[in-house]
Amino acid sequence: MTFKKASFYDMAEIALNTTQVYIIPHENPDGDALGSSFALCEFIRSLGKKADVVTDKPIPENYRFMEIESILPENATENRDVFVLDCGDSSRMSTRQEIYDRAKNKYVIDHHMTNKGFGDYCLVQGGYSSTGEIIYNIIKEAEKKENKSFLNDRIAFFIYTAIISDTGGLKYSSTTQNTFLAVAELSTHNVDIAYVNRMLFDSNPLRKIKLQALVMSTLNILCDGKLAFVYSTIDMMKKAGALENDTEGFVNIPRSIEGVEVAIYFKEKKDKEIKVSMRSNTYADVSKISTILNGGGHFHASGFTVNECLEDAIKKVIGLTYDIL
Ligand SMILES: [Mn+2]
Repeated sequence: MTFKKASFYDMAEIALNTTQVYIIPHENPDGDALGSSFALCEFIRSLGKKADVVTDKPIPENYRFMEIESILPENATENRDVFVLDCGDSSRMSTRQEIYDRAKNKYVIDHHMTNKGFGDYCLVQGGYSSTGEIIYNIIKEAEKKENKSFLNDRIAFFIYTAIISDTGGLKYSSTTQNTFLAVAELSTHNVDIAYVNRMLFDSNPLRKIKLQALVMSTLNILCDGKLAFVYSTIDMMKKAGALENDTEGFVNIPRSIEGVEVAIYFKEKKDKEIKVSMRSNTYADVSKISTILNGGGHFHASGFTVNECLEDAIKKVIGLTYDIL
């Protein structure tokens, strides 16, 4: 694989010069993937160029408050340059692979430290809180270069949502001084901060709370209280009437238990398709497990899929987790 490492300045120049792009956030996009993609889309559109965000599926219900419109892969039929955002691994493009393959120019922007790099030009900054914060810095570079301001209320709203989403409300250790400086500038725009936080963290459909009750009843504590896990089955999802995205954040339930270092949430998606989310609180590097099991992520947060039945997946991951505790 050959790709060139790009700086913030390079990416600013690329974004300023491109004429038509498709922007690809990772599959099952979260707030950062969507927020950063729409910020870049809005920025490129504001230059009078063509830009569209292409998602694998319609935008999940819990992110529709962002009032965004993406297109699906079957409607992205033109030959355009491609930006891949917040996507630690090229396989996470899923149904957008073909759009990527036929693009003449491919640009990758990401903050997952497990990202080995792909595309033609690649900007991976593991020290950044979110891809949203990286987009902020790219736009700042563009502003310096062109000596004019590009940030507007709408772009600020998207970047703010991306950063707040990936930092759990500026709570996680990935939040740096630069994150606060970025947020400080974003807050000078007309962004309803309380609204974004409420929509991201304090607004749940009833079916999600019903599912959460079922998931909490599966709680297991191991390893002297340092390891806690929960799971959901296909049956539980059906019983609660839950949708795919309703499980977001469930891994934080075991994580919040006093004394727990590593928390795991196992989600049975299909028979022999178990999606695993891992979090650590302080010293344990959960990206080590995702690297072994072909996933991606960060020191304190990682994810991957295990193609075994739920019970075997749990045994396998727990076995490996003892080594990082
Ligand atoms: Mn992210």
